[in-house]
Amino acid sequence: MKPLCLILLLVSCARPQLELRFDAPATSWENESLPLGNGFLGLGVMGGIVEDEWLLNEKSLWTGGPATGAEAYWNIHQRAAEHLPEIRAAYEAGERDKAAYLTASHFRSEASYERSEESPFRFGYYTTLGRLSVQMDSTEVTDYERVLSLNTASAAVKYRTEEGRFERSYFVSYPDRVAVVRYRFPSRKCIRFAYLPPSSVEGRFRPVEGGFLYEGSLKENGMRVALSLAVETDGKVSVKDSCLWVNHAREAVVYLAAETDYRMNFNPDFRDPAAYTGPAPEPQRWTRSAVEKGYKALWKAHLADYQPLFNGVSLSLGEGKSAVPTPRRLATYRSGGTDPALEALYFQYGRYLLIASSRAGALPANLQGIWHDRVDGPWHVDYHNNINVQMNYMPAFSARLEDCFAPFADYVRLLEKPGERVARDYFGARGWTASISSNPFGFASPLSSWDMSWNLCPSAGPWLATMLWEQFDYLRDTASLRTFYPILKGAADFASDRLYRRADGSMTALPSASPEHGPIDAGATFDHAVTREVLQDAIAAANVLGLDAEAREQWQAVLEVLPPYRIGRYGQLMEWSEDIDDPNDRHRHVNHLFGLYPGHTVSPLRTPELAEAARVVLEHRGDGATGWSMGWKLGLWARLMDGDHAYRLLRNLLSDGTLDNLWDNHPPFQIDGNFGAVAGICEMLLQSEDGGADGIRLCLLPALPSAWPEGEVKGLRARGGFLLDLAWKDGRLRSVTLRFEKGGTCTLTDATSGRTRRLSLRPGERRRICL
Ligand code: FUC
Repeated sequence: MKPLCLILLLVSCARPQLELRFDAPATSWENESLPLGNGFLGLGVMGGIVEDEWLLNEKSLWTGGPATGAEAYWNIHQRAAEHLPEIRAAYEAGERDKAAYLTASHFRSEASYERSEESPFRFGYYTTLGRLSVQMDSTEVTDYERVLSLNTASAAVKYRTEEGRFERSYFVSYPDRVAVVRYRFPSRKCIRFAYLPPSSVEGRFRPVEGGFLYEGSLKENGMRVALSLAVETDGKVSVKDSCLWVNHAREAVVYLAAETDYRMNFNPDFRDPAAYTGPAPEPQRWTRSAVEKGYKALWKAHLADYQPLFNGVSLSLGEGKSAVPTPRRLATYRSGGTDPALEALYFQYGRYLLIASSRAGALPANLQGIWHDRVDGPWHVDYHNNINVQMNYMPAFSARLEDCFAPFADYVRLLEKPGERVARDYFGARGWTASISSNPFGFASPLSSWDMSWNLCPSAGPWLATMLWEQFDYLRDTASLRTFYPILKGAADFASDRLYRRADGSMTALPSASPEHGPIDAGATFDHAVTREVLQDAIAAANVLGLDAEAREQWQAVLEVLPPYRIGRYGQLMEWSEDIDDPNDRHRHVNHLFGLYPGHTVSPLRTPELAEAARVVLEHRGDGATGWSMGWKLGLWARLMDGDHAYRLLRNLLSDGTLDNLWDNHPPFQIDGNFGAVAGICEMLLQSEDGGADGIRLCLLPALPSAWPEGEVKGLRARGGFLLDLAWKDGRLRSVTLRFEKGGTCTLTDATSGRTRRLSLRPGERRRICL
């Protein structure tokens, strides 16, 4: 073996093999499929023996939108702003029912979330791209294994028959925009590939050299879609009756690509008229160039793209039985077994899923990331703005996946323009906001429902905007701050303008609601919490850029009269303006704790009484819930620096909110909990905040549970841009390495010993520190 190969082999052996394993083909897509993706194209590996099914998705394949025949897509609003004085007067007069009724009457839109005969279904749904059915000879098999490797973002299926070994490998390349699947047989075989489009699409097949092309469109809104399949083989290829046959082959490599004519921000239609006008649609060009490049070069390019992202963070928490099939490991874990390596695998799987479902140029990860097996699905598999889409991106910076954040930033940009109409028509406000649910066509309006407990969500836009500030806070990229500052400013203007100024000069969010919970209120805590954070963020951003002195003063003035957090009769952080919280209420949303996490205005060190009141809320709400809710509570307990309680939530999430393929289970499958858990685990290991003159305050191992006495994490990102490697033993921090290409000043606190140290790092410096 050449020395270089030996070194590479040793390096790869040093990395733990992170794998999901099954010893049988998947019988349920939701519970057992293995997901692959490049942000645009999703592939669910089922791994059947006689029929190998590929479940296919193209992230922009959405019904609804402007092309549904709905004139003036955004002009569906009521003129709620005209009724605000009446609603506010009713509240102030104590006529709550009247005020709630008026709010429900005027704060809806004409847009239905559900399909109906009468009106065009503007909102739409994310629809599957169907499946590729690969038929092979039936035979008795042994030694079956189906594995997803997180190290290489690829899947493999292997088994034996009397004839010998059968092998398949699957990956979806971002740089080359193709799914690549290789079949290897011990003797010459015949395979049939049939593409089965979903019932939402109509189209036709065309045989092309070495494969076929399917061109179709969505019946509902005419969105065009093309799928190209090409094969390279030592056998004989023929295309007959919309199927591709490969005969007499020892090996077949199949390339599949798909695209729609959807383009984000291509206002007003979100379509690219130039798509499909060239000699061949884009997917056909991608599969052609894949054939030219060949399997090996595609694989190399795929690894060169994926591994630098994935390898940015490593986590080791202890040994585990990685050779045991994942469902069995999970079953042992569910019945109380310990498996720290499974916890680390779950963390890395969340990072893997974000890379697979969110890459620059594509739409952001939706409620199911990218994977979806039906024509329509739960909540239309949309973008929910009251926790879910935000949770998808909570780990983007701390888990060092900033490259995956671009689709989210594009999405927020997309909402800005329609969101200005929402701000103006509903609140008579400057700036922009969104509402509870969005789609890829910039839907920012409330829906037609009368149920305001979920339909009224004015803080959706400001919350989304706070995440743009997070990007700067973590990466310190002033040029990019300058580009998104106007969006942040618009969100801060909206958050100020939508407040009601009472006669005593105080301001309150009236009407407001706590997401999906409780009555219409005159000052729900969640709305004030988000307002506080977005104003602080906008002020900080304007300071960094040296802009808008007047706006800064206005925002500051609002901050000074915003109602403070209040502590209720049970010692709880109050959710509403009145002390009506129920200690037996187990509702999944805990948005009134926004200031503790993901926000920063509540903290055990800076505001201990409020942190204690937040703890009471978490105790009341309990440690169970839907998947994402457990992911959120895990992060909240971490912010309270209670490692054992955070760990309890992680255990509950893995035991009660996780499917056999480690997808988060709401139920049904909903990907946010996977991402919430990654973000929460980062919070257990490292927390950071801007400490003004102290520089960035870094708190190391702030919520280390006793279940992880020993471990190591490398590459976590802190605010201020710092990257940290931490190692601990016997529950004590042992070593810290700190780096940041831009340098900076920070104060480090080792939470396991209480020791603190302040230091400055020169640009590019890497420092190993003893505290
Ligand atoms: C929010 C949650 C639900 C679900 C939905 C997609 O409305 O309250 O639990 O996750 O989003």
